[in-house]
Amino acid sequence: MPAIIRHAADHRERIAIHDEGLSYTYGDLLGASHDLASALLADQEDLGGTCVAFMVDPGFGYVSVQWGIWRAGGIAVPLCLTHPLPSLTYVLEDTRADVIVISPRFESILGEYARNNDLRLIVLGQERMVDAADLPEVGAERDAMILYTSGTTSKPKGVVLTHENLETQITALSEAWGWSAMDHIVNVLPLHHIHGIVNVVSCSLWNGATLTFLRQFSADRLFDIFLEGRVNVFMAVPTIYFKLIAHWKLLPAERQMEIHDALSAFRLMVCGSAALPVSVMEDWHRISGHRLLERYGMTEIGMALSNPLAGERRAGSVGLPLPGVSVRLVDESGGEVADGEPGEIQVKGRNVFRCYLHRPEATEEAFAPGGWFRTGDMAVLEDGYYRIMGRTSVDIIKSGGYKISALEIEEVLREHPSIEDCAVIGLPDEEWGELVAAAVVSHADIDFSALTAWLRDRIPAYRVPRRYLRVEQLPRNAMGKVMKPEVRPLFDA
Ligand code: MLC
Ligand code: AMP
Repeated sequence: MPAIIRHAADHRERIAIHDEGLSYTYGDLLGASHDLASALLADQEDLGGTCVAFMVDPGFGYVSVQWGIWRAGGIAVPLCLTHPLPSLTYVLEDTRADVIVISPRFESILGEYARNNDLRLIVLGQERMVDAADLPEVGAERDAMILYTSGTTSKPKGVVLTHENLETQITALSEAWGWSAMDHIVNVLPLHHIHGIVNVVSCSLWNGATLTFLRQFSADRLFDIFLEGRVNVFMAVPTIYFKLIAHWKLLPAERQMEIHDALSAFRLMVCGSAALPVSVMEDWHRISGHRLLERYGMTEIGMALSNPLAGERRAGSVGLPLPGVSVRLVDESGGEVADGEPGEIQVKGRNVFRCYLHRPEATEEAFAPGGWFRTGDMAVLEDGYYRIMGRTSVDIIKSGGYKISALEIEEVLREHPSIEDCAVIGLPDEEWGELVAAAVVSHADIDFSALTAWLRDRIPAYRVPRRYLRVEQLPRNAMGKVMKPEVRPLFDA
């Protein structure tokens, strides 16, 4: 049995989850995940590493399904709740999942697809009750979860994580950030990415803590939850802190003070998934009395570097390696750089993913000799703390904490009948970190709002360009390759 589920049996009576006004104990979670595992197994003894995709609202149902898949010996594939159908079917086809579990409201999106493709569809609350099955032994070496990440290829890749990977990531954070059963965290993050799944949901449940779900991010509702005085840990991406600060500034002085007092009582506030601007760190300090703990991670490795819980939390820095994680900085020839010199971050440890699904070449390319994972992020080591300098690829954009491939958006844009050529880049932006921007070559007039609507049917909303520019031609080098650093200034004109 996966260790997180074994641990739950140690605190059956404790409240695990608050969701939509209801409270659930660890015992409830064990019961619901057992039922779901039994339904998934039907007459099988073990799902034997079958992929089970699920599109379930954040909350008790989500965790029951995730644990149920694990308990039945399956691989959990969480789907993004806001993706358009082509992005969902890409994941379903790539993982070859033949079972999908959904919240009822997603039947209108996936029901027909499941029927047409002979996939088994389990709608939560409507599943056929089966006799409780004997659940299989699931060792830590088995695959647990596949998360999709955009990268330097035009199509997202499935990152295969084993139970051992997840357990290593969770135990490192539990130790470094002092998690305990007395903690209470609120989740506002999407649950198809590592930040929400591991750092928030799994760490809290591993430790017997309490987890409140807010289904959709809203600054006002989040402040209401903070003011209830029960939550004492919070984690989010920089854009969310930016939005909370902007909202707080508009509030009456009395409510501002109440929020300040409530936040001052927190044990811990963490920020990551994208660079935390120093201005956001300072504003949040004034509002909450907390110095945000910034850390650095990635889907393939979980968290690698973190500012300390006790000790200096340095602005603009991501701290030191977490327990059990080896980190080195290397130059282009693969040699380690001297302190103070920039190099690519490479990571090794039991936290590092097993492979990219069905992509042996991409997996091989991702590792340097000696089994070091190449992150593609550049950093420098200064006085014992790592500082992120940027990325080796211009084709990766981080917006609102989401990793976005410029190549993927370009490929879709090129399918539009009026677009002859295009280049997608990230423009620096205080709120979003980077804004997706597209320079397009077209000999016809383009209606950019119609283009946005056209794109929204094909790619997730957060990948749709926020700025467009029509150009005569794109700057290209002698080899014909677009010179992206020269595209950016075109938007300033
Ligand atoms: C949404 N909008 C954007 C945008 N995303 N505008 C510009 N750039 C973007 N990236 C617009 C929408 O179109 C909409 O406008 C308006 O903002 C509100 O949209 P929304 O979807 O309701 O946004 P909101 O709920 O406010 O979402 C913002 C957010 C969300 C910050 C809560 O982006 C989010 O949850 N980000 C977290 C992603 C995450 O978990 N990353 C971790 C990856 S793991 P309109 O005009 O259409 O109304 C990882 C490893 C690690 O990175 O280290 O953790
Ligand atoms: P993802 O692939 O979505 O998991 O995103 C991982 C990427 O997010 C990393 O490769 C970094 O580029 C970026 N990232 C995560 N945390 C930080 C941070 N604290 N500062 C800067 N970049 C970060």
